[in-house]
Amino acid sequence: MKILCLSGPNLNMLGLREPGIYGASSLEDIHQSLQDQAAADGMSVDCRQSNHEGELVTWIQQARGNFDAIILNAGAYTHTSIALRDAISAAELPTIEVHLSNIHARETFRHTSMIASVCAGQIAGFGSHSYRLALEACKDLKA
Ligand code: CA2
Repeated sequence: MKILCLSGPNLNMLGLREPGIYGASSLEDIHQSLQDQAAADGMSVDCRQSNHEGELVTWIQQARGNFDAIILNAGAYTHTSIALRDAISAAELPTIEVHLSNIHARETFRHTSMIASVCAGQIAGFGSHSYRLALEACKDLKA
């Protein structure tokens, strides 16, 4: 099973600022842990990050036929991006929405996800472990 893991804007700053909200792990740490877990489960995961909405849209478009599922932390674009929502819908690949923080326990503007209704499900609030839980969810999608 081939998984595409995408992280959106500012997530390249993980571990450098705001550890109280997002934890101490860097995105590289999270990617390494995910790749180790995937390898142990006979899966592969291609991890990418972009600060650009259009680049994330392009990667989602290109995923069709090349990956079996997408793990997506769209960062702040979660709350604003109809373009990402449309791309996920068109890709027709199971997509797991991931957040490090519990977006529903934070500011009101983070309670709305533009992408939730086109995703297979949402995992939020477990720090870096949210990504690993999403990989677990991908395994179940295959079954
Ligand atoms: O909890 C999450 O994973 C979020 O997707 C993170 C986004 C936020 O806009 C979403 O509402 C929830 C922000 C990521 C910013 O990450 C930073 C990390 C370190 C320093 C500054 C920003």
